[in-house]
Amino acid sequence: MTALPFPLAEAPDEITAERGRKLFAGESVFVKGVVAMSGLPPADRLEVCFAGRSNVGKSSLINALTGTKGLARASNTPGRTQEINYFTQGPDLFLVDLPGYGYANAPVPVVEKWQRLLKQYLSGRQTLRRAFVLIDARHGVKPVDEEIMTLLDTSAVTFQAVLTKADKVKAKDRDRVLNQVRGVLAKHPAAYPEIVLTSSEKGDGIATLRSIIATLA
Ligand SMILES: Nc1nc2c(ncn2[C@@H]2O[C@H](COP(=O)(O)OP(=O)(O)OP(=O)(O)O)[C@@H](O)[C@H]2O)c(=O)[nH]1
Ligand SMILES: [Mg+2]
Repeated sequence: MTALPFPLAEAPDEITAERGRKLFAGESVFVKGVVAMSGLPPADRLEVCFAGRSNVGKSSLINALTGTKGLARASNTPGRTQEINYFTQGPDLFLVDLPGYGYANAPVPVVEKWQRLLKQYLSGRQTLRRAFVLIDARHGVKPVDEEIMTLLDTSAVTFQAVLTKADKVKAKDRDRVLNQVRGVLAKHPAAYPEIVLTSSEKGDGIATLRSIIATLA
């Protein structure tokens, strides 16, 4: 029997959990919002970014990871994050909150400008260690997500799928979505072979994700 591809990430062992705790016990500070590649901060440390459709919960996840409620601006209004927002996490790591994609309810030139920037960033940032691609646990992977995954394949940036809003989905629906996500990931060579299930609201998966990031940093 072959193991199920793309299993859920297991809870970390004690040592790894401690690394995650330690990293995120450090201070988190907003650095800047970037609107053009030329505005990126110096590439003097590793970074991980949070990508995903508008409203999927990117900013909320950063707030949950850092334990700082108002750090990244989260909102019910899709399209809230319109810049690439940089945060430090301790001295050696940037957390990068990206503008959501797939949000059509803004003037076309504005959307195109974000999308262009997003694509330039995802394919051209040397210090980007991993992209977390957030997927709503209720909805699964949409065509726009696949576009981003394909871009990451061609840029050779490892990405890891993170299901969000786990608190909003029943186990049966979640398992159906998980299988859909697995089917898609199997087609993407840059996909990291583990999925993280999270709830920024309830805290599920947050310690696991902290440890995953700590092992990269
Ligand atoms: N129930 C629940 N709601 C969540 C969770 N994470 C985010 N939300 C809600 O989803 C909405 C969008 O969250 P954001 O974190 O602003 O989403 P985003 O991906 O940063 O959105 P953009 O910046 O517009 O791309 C907010 O109303 C959050 O409160 C979660 O784990 N559970
Ligand atoms: Mg946001």
